[in-house]
Amino acid sequence: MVLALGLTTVFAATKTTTIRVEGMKCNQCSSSVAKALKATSGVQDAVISSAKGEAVITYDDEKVTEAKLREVINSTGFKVAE
Ligand SMILES: [Cu+2]
Repeated sequence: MVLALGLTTVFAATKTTTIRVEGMKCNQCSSSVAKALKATSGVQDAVISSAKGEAVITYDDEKVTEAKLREVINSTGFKVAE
């Protein structure tokens, strides 16, 4: 979170954030999280690693918030690590 804010640029609405996700065990887990995120308005890309337990999400912060991204991940049945 702190790191993601540090990477914010002043000229672009596009942001990239890394969110830790608990409970993903295999590629099907990560692809279901990726699918849910990519179906969310404002999300441009989502790269999920079940091995690392991480979601790296590129999004337009005028269309979607990081809080909303966390909600979407939680709605897939996996849990965002706080
Ligand atoms: Cu799985």
